[in-house]
Amino acid sequence: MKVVALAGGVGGARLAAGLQAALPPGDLTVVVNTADDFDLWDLRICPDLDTVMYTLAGIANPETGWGIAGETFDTLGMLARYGEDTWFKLGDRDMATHVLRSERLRSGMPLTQVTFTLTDALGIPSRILPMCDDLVSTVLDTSAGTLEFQEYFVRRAQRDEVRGIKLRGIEEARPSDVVLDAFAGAEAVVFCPSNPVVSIGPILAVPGMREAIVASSAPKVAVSPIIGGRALKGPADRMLASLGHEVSSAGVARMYEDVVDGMVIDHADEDEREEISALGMDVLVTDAVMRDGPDRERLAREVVYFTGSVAGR
Ligand code: FO1
Repeated sequence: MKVVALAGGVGGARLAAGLQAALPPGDLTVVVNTADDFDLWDLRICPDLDTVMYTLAGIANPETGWGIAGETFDTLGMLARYGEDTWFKLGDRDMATHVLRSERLRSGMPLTQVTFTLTDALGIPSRILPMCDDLVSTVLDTSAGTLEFQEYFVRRAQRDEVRGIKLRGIEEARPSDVVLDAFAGAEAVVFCPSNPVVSIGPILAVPGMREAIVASSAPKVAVSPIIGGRALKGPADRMLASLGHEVSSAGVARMYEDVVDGMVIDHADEDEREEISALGMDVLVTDAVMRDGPDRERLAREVVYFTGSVAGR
């Protein structure tokens, strides 16, 4: 069954890994947010693409969810000795990804193709597609002023209140043909439990993307990243609140109302079932927390099974 998942970083990558385990090899395509991408020491860093790539390759750091397991940081240590600011923790092995990606991008290869060369070498049986080949950057209006995404997320540890979001470059961006083809051929579309504003939001904001998803006849379901009024990981709960959204599964459902046919929510949010159904969506109430590998696969199987009972609109 051809499944296309939309994902941001760690939470999205975990469900994507579950989907990869649950589906026949080659049936999963993951469309990944690239608005967190930035340049450091002339290297292009694509944190969400790499988080999904390392997770699907089975080499991700299980503690952080990003970076590579058993990583060392000697290069960063030497850069620090040279007086560089090493706030963004690039590991020695991770560095190889950025070196090769940057070289291939400089040679004129599109990011989609570059990503394929990396995922192929890592033996990943799924397709990992950047949301577009154009440069799009999330810029946040915060209580500390205007911040680039990684400045807010890593350097300042998400401590500032987010008051607005801009996606620099989004007007000129377009989904690649391979992304459009993936949605056209999808039998199910799954919105992973990633941050709806800064992970899934940028993917949907690429001009033509929303239309391509809506035009797909596949059932579309979203797994709520909010459980019991809190985000399991990251600042999604505080961000939703400060941007005026309701911090609940129903609030997320409302944000996806025009693109999604079904919501997967945790038992903790069972009392929101009616409210979500009233939006015209089907609802699956289950254990939506992914504690380990078997949990990811269990949730993925439930999500795929659920798509079978959800009618595409
Ligand atoms: N996240 C952190 O919180 N601190 C880091 O130092 C850090 C380094 C890092 C290096 C490579 C990479 O691919 C991801 C990295 N991340 C780090 C994660 C990442 O910046 C965020 O999780 C995402 O951008 C949000 O989805």
